[in-house]
Amino acid sequence: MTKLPFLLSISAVLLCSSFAGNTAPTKKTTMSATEIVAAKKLYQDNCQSCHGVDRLGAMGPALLPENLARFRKNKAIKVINTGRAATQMPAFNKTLTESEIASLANYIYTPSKASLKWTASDISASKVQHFDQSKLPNEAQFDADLMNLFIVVELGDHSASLLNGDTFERLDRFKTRFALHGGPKYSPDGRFVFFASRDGWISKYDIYNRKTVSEVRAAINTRNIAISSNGKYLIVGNYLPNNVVILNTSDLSPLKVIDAKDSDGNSSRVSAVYNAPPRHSFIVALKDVKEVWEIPYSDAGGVEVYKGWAHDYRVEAKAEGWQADLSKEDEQFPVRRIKTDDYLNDFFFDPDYINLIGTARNSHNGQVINLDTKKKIASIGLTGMPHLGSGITWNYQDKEVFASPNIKEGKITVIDMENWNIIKEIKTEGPGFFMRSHSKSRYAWTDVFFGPNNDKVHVIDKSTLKIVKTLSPSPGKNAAHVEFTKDGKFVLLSVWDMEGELIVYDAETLDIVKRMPMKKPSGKYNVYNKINYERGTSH
Ligand code: DHE
Repeated sequence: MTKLPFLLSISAVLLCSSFAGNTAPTKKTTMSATEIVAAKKLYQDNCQSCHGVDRLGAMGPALLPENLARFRKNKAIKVINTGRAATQMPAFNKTLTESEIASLANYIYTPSKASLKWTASDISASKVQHFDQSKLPNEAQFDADLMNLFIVVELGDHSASLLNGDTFERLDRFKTRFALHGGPKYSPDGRFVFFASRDGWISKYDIYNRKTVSEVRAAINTRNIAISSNGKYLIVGNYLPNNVVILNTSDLSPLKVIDAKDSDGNSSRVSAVYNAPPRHSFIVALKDVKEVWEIPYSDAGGVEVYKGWAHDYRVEAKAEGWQADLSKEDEQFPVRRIKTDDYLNDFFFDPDYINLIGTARNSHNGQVINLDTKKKIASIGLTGMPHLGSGITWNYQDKEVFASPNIKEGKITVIDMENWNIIKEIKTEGPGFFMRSHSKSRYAWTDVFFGPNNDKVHVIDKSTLKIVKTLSPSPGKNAAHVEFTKDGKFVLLSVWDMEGELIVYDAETLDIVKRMPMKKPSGKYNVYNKINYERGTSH
């Protein structure tokens, strides 16, 4: 039997439109002890490497009845058979029999004996202090422009590299936790970078000293992290338990654990968390309930800290009766609930963070929600399943436009942010995942992540909305995810392969200036672009 990784991403809704595999779903809901033993062995052989010991999640999500509430068993059977687009979940219909697949599907809906609890005490107890921060120098121990550094995540051997963005030399290469996901987040001064792994570990790396200083396990299965604009708080969004955890960035101690439940008490996985700088708040995407959360943060201590807030939470809190004495430490991080018409789990924000564009992975509509009024102000027909988290904005013919790749169709959707109309769909050679630009570059770059052309990358002229060049830096190998240098003059691209590369392009001539071997490099993150929320990059 092949030991393909079983990355069953039930986190989003099933994407397979046709189904040609083993079709007979089992009606059985309970399994005998013998059947469980056999199914567990199947799970260990085929699924565990991605979905974790005891089905608690690792590279793939946890596979437990608690997390599968919105996912019907016959859909799970389809996914096991045919795999799942936009994830690394392969098809098993060639390697497993119909009854083995049915048995696996039954197994993942069987309650686990493992503990699914992970409390604030567990978080604190998990802490690993590698170095005493107070004993480390406060100046960088190497010579480089500290604003033009890059972190490059190498998924292939669970490492990351620190690169000099002027010389493209490696300043450090260090081990990370298993399967990092989402963007690492920099402290506002660019000294520290925080990583989240899918199995819940949060690591704090001191760039100046090139050391991982401390780590905690914030959850069993995590989605991503966001850092507050004052650099004090890190929020962790989790699938298991269903919660968000707010950590103190200085020592990674848990400040607050908030169960993700809607106002009726229904529990939800947390799809993602974001920082909204002008609002001084975190925004939380919830997967299983029709709510978006906003969690204002402040420095404890006096009303002065509220000056400049785009939205006066205190007035609303008083009117609506939600907790809001944000100056008191123990009342910090109240939840402001925004009810939505649909489940929204992938977000993009306008540059002022007043409007949120959200999509549910199973719907063909994007919704624009005004965060101040809590009202939906527009619907956008988005059929290709946009990957909004990778969207970027720029000025096109005197208007602000937003563009996003789509993970189901080969096109880039460009939207006018004044009236929320689609201005153009730019046809690409296949569905894409990531998109990038820089305010000083005339080009936007996007990958073809899925399908036979996944070795291609398109360069789009932002003033004409036309593809001006299609690159294929390493034919046959997936090329994906770019990031610009601080000045926008160079572009770093990943060849997403175990024998992969990081390729540096001149952003104007589109010529290759350097190739560096790397182990399945995925995302790369420039300090300056990230801490300044450069419009061409993800936030
Ligand atoms: Fe990601 C970012 C969700 C699968 C690599 N991905 C994000 C973000 C979200 C998200 C919400 C924004 C987080 C942030 O900025 O901190 N990703 C999802 C999914 O729902 C999806 C489709 C299914 C899943 O399994 O979770 C998914 N993502 C993948 C992959 O299969 C990728 C290609 C490989 C991997 O690492 O698992 C992948 N996602 C990434 C990367 C980023 C990311 C590299 C950061 C992009 C950036 O430039 O900021």
